[in-house]
Amino acid sequence: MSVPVAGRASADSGESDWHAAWLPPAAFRELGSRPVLVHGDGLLVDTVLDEVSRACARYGGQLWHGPPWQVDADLVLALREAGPVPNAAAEAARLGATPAVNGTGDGALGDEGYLLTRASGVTVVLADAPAGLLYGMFHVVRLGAAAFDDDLPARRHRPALNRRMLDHWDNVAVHPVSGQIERGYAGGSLFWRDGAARHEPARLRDYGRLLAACGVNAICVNNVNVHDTEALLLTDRLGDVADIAEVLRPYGIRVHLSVTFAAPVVLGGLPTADPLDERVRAWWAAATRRVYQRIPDFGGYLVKADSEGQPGPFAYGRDHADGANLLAGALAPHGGVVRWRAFVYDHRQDWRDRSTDRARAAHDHFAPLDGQFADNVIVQVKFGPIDFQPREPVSPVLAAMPSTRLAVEVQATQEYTGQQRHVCYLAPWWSEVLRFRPRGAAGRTIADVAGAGGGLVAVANVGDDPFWTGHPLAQANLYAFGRLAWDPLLDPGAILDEWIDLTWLPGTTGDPEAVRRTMHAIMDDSLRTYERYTAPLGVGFMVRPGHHYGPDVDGYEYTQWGTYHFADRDGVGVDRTRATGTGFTGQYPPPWSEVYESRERCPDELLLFFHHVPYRHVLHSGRTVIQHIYDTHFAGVEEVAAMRERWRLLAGAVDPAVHDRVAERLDEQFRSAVEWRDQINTYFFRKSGIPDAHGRRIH
Ligand code: GCV
Repeated sequence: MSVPVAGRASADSGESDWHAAWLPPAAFRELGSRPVLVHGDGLLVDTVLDEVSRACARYGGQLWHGPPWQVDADLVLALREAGPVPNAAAEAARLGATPAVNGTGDGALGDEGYLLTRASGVTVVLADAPAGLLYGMFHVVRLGAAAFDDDLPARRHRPALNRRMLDHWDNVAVHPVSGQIERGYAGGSLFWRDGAARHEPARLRDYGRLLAACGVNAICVNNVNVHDTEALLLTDRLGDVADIAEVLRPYGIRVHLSVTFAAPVVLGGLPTADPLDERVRAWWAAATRRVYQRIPDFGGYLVKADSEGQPGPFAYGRDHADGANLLAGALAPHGGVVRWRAFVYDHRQDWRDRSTDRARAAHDHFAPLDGQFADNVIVQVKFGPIDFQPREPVSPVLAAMPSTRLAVEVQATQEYTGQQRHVCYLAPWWSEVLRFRPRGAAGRTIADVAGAGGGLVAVANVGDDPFWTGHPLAQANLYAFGRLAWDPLLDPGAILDEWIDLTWLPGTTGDPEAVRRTMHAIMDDSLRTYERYTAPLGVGFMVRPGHHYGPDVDGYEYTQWGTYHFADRDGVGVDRTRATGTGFTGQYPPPWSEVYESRERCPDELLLFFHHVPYRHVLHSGRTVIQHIYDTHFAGVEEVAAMRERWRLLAGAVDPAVHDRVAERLDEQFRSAVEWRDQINTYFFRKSGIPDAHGRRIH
């Protein structure tokens, strides 16, 4: 069967070089084919008007904005404060006089919330602020025809997390080692190219639109490793940042900047960057004032300090609270925040020294500082204690700083999860982390911690690739990140359905149900498939040093980076117990301090993260560790083979360009999975001398 090619981004011109991702024009069919009334004013309301008018022009609907009206609308999108709307049902909802509204809690909608209801045949979106109207409109688009069902439940929608941010690790100048984007797998940067700003507002606007449609409201435009050219974004090149902010503002996205802690020295010519030095304070205050003069809604600074070679307060005998509070002081008068990363560890470790444990580092550095950070400091914590591995325990820092605003950082860019050559739907993993309760069943979830503090952050996975994320299916991670940041309780499978519905639309997709089934079959468990053929039982790494793609079991074993597995002929794993190991388990509150300490109680999937065990140790699953390694690695490869076959059957049902790209990546995933399987199985067979119980071929 043949189908039309999926919609292009700037479909009006039809000339753009990139694909539409979610929200091709057809996603607006239901909304665009009706009489729509928009009431209210403001920059983001203009965005709503623009979206609705383009949809109506395409699909035959009509748009009214502001009185006088002559309209019998199917859809009303209104700011409550804008005054009466010419539709009795909508007006009753606006005044809160209908049970629909009264039944939705205290009625407050906040800066980004909205009420979505259906009354007397009219779908109504009400908001108290323009951003709410924009999010409400995208909700209507997401629902499609269901938004106009008479049984649409009345509900107030507000984000659980106020800060929903993407950190770009983009460099302005191409870095000799990390390139245009550090850990970027989707081509060049959307913002920068070869040392200069790209100034390509059309693509940037499309990006802002995609982000707003899934709920992201903040980005950081440059790498946390701030090199010489990028340092200048704070001063000489501030205009480039202002231009980006200008394009993204209509989509409710606030721009942030990574800055170097050494800025007063490298940019200001001061002899010191000591946070307690008055000249340093004055320099930051003046620099920040200039930023807000150019970008009044600037979000704030992101700082990686005293980490992997970046400068920080340690050079002056100060701590991280001193450093963060310095910048917080400069930002406070303007309402900005400093996001101070807790990813601080000794990257010049000696592998012979068993007392140093990279997993301990963030807690060792930050937990004692709880309560010492200014109100506008957000300590940004990687979700796990090591580094975005496909399996790690949740970072104990997230339970250790009740008096500090904390943000949780995840990685959409697939540095350790197949680099956008492997299918890896990350939402189930993020969801598991967000639902984790570090103090046990009665305590708060990680989502609660993020909600009370600095929100959720992902390292971005986009670039200038025509499919945005290199692997077209990796778009789902970007989409799911925004949705989980808005509502961490959403089901990852349901989010995937949303993404499918908004991306693979009937009309551009043959046999939509087959497409949906295939996507789920390939993606739902794809992260765990990846885990099966890579490092076993939470031990992590085993990737090739430097670029981190493909297997190299001992690649990091004798390096300075602190990521070891300690495999020998008798066993494998890192002893992080209090009894005999590094004591890391003691950084957790009960019950986890006890669960992780105990070899018997520790969950199988984290066993080698916490314990060094013999190969014949029997897991809860009933298998020995060595047999688990063999079985999962054989199974992982078979699962990839099945994915590849499933995708092959979709040929003709989806855009051929997308089909080809995914097929080509699945070929590479299969090759890589075989390589992983063979290297891991052979390595452990040679170390242990224990054969596979099923007699399969191990080299
Ligand atoms: C931006 C890991 C990555 C680095 C990254 C660092 C960080 O170590 O490999 O590329 O640097 O994390 O999060 O700062």
